[in-house]
Amino acid sequence: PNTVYLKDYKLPEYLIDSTKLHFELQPKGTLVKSQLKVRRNPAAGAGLPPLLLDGVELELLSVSIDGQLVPASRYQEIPAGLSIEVEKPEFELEICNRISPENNTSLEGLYLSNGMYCTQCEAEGFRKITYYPDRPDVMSKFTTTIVAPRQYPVLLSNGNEIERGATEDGRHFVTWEDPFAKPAYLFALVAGDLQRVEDSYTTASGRQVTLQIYTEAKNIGKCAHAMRSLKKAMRWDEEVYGREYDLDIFMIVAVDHFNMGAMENKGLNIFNSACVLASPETATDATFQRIEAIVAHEYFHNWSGNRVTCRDWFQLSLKEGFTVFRDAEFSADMNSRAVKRIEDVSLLRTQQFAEDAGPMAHPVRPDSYMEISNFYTLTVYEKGAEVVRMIHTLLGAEGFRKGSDLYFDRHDGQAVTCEDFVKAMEDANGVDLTQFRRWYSQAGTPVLDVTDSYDEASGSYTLTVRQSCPPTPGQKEKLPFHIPLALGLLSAEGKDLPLDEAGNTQLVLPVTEAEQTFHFSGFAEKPLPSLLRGFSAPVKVRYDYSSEQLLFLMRNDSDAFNRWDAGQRLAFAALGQLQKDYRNGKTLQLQPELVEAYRSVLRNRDLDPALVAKMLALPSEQTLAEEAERIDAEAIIEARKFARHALAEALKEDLLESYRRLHKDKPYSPEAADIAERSLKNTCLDYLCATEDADALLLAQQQFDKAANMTDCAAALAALVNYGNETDVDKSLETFYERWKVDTQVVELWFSLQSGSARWGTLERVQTLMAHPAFELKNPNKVRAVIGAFANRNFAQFHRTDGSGFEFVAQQVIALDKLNPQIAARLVIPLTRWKKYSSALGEKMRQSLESVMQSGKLSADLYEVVSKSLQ
Ligand code: B3K
Ligand code: ZN
Repeated sequence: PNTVYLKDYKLPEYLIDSTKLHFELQPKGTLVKSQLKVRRNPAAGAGLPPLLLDGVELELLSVSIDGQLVPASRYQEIPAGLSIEVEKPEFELEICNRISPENNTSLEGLYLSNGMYCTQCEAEGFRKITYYPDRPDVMSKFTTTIVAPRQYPVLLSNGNEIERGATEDGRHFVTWEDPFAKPAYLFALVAGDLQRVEDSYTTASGRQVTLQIYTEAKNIGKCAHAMRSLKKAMRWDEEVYGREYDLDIFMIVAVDHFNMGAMENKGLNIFNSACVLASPETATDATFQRIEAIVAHEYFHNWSGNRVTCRDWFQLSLKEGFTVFRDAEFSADMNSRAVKRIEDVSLLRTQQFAEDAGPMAHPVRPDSYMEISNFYTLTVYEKGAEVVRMIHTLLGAEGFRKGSDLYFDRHDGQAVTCEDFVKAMEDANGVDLTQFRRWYSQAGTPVLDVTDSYDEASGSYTLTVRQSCPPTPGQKEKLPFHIPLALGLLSAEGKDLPLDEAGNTQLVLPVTEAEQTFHFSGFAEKPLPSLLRGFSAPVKVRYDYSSEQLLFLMRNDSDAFNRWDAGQRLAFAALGQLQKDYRNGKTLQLQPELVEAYRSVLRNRDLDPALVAKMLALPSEQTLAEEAERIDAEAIIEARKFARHALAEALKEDLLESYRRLHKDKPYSPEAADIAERSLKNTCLDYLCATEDADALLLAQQQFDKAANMTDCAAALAALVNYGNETDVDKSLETFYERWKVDTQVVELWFSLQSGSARWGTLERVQTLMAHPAFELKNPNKVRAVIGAFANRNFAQFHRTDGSGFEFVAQQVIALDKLNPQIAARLVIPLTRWKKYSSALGEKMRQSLESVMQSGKLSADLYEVVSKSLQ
C-alpha cells in the first residue's frame, strides 16, 4: 500500500457544484446514477488535466458528458478509480455504475444490516458507492433519489424531503435535497422497514425542528433516552457556543452492523444500535451515559465538522478533538464534572499513553498514513480534545468562546485545517500560540520532573520543572512544549495558600522551556504542591511524594481530580511494591496506609458517592501495564488480585454498611445522583464478593434475582461470574440468557461479561461463545463483545504464559481481515505492544504478530498496523 503525506497536499483540480444521485436498490445489483456539475478549480492552476475520480469495487456501466455518451477511448479505469479526459472547464458528467450491498462485509459504502440498507462513508467509503472526488475539500450540494420496492417503506437521505411517489413498476421513491454543501463523507442513505419516534424542538431563534429516531419495530421502546439526550444537546450548544441547528429535520437511525459508535451525516445521523438504544431493564448506567455523550457528540458535529469541515484527513482532529472536547464539557455539565474528568483521564492514561509509546504513535495531526481508517485513534480524538482543552485553559471560557465564534463565522461552509482553528483562537484574543502548535506536530507523552525547595529565612518556595518527551517513530528529538501546569499550594492545615499578590490560590504556570523555575514567597512553612490540577495537560508528572503527603492530598486537596489522583499514586506505589515482592517470592502484604486511606474515603459522607466509587477503584491491570518499564503480566495480575482481596477483607464491615445503606428499592432513573449511588453500591458489592464469602455471594445472588434494572442485574452477575461457585454461576448465566436472548444489546453484554472475565473467559469458553448461535463474525459488536473483550479486558487469560491467548487473537484477526479490514486492524492492536513485555511473553506475542504478517495478502488497514509494529 501507498503512504500518503501531509506535505503533498494539493488543491483539488476540479470542483463539484452539485451532485444528483439516483439509487435503484437491489441487494446484489444496486444501480447508481450520479450527475455532477463539474468545474475546473481556478485556484488549482491552468490547463485541463484529466478528471480523476476515486472508485473502489464498482462496476462501471456508462460515462456521459453534457448528455453525450463518452467513448471508452476517452476514459480509463485505473486501480484507484477512473480517469476522464476533459475538454472544457465546465460540464455535466453522468456516470452509471452497479454495486452489491449484500456482498459488502466491510461495512463501508452501501451495505445491508438485518435487511436494511445503510451507508457509512467517512473517511473514504463514498468511493465504494460511485466514482467521485472522494476528499473532504470537495464540497457539493446533494440531491438524492432513492427507488426501492415497497417492502422498504422508509427511504431516507440528507436534508429535506422534497418529493415522493410511485414508479410504474410498483416500487416507490423519495427525493431528498440537502441545501448545505458538504463533502461526500457526510452523505447518507437508509432504506428499510423501520418504525420511528418523533418529537420536536424549538431553537433559540424560534424555528421548529422535527426530531426522529428510526429503528426496527422491536426496539421502538428503547429510543426515549436518546431523544431526551438530543434535546439537551441542542439546548446546550445554543447556550454554550451560540450554535443553532440549521435544517427542518434531524434524524437518527439505529443500525446493528456498524464499525464504530455513530456517524454525523448531515441531518441523518446513523448510530450503532448499542450507542442509541436503551431502557432501564436492558441498559446499564454506563450505557445510558455513553448514549447521552455520543448523541451529543454527533449532534455537535453539525457545526464542528459539517458546517466547518476538514481540508484533508490529516486535519481529522480539527473536528474530532474539538467535538470530543465539546461532548466532554456537555457531559460534565449534565453529570458529575469530577467523575467525568476522572473517566476521561483514565482512558487517556491507559490507552492513549500506550498508543503514544507504541509503534503506531503519531502526532494529533499525523504527517502520513497508509490507511486513514487506522488514524481514528485515541491520539486524534482524546489527546486532540486535551489540546483543545489546554487552549480553553489558556484563554479562559470567555476568550475561548470569542475564538470559537470567530472560527465558525470565518470558516462557515469551508474545509479548513488545525492551523485555521488555532489562528482564529489567536486572532480573537490577541495571543501568540506559536509554541503551543507543537502539540499538533510532535507525538509522544511529555514528562514533567518536578522538584521544589523552601527557604525558611525568606519564606520563599521554588518549583523547578524539567520537561522531556521520549522519542517516537520518525521523531527522535522533540522541542519543548507549551504546557499549562495548574498549581495549588497547600498549608499544613490543608488550606489553599495564596500564590500571588492578588491572592489567587490556583495558577496556571506556563511551562515553555526544557527547564524552568517558578518562585513564590510569603510562606511560614514549606507548602505541599498540588500539581497539574484537573489534569491541565496530557503529560506525566513525576514528583517524589511521600505516602503521608499523598494521604494528606487525598483528604485535603480542594481539587477533586487531584484528590483522586493522589489515591491513585498511593495505590500505584503499593501495587508496585507487591509486584516486586511477588517476583522475589516474598509473602505479600498490603500497606496499612492504603487500607486506612480507603476506609476514610468510604466513610466520608460529604463526598459524591460516584467520586468515592472512583477513589476506591484500584488502577486497572492495563493502567499498571502502561506505567511499567517492562510488563510482567503475572506479577501485575497477582499483585492486583491480592490487593483487592486484602482491601475487601479489611474493609468488610464498612463495605457492607455502605452497600446496605445504598441498596434502595426505588424506580430507575438515569439521573446523576442515582447513578452515583448505584455505582458506589455495586463497587462495594464487587469488593465484598472478592472475599468469596458465602454471605457476600448470597447478596450478589439476591441482587441478581431481584434486580429491576440492568445496572444492578449486570453488576451482580459480574460479581458472581468473577467470584461465585461455578455451577451456580452457570445457572445464573443461563437464566440471564433465557430471559434476554431476544434483546441484541443484552446478549452482547452477556458475551462480554464472560469473555472479559479472568475466571470465566478462558480460551475454551471464549471458543464456545464464538460457536454460540447468537455470535456473528460479520457483526462488529459481537466481535468486540467476545474477541475484543478477551484481548483488551481479560488481562489474565489473554496473557497466558503459553501464548495461546495471543495465537487465538491472531487467528481471529486473520479471519476477520477477509471480511472487515477496519475491525481486523483494531483487534490486532493488543498484539502490537510486544516490545514492552518481559522477553519470553514478548517473543510469543511477536510470533503471533508475525503469523498474521505471513498469513497471505493483508488489507491495507491490517498491513499498516502489523508492519509498523514488527519494525
Ligand atoms: N466521524 C465518525 C467516525 C468515522 C470513522 C470512520 N472510520 C464518528 C465520530 O467521531 O463522530
Ligand atoms: Zn466525532
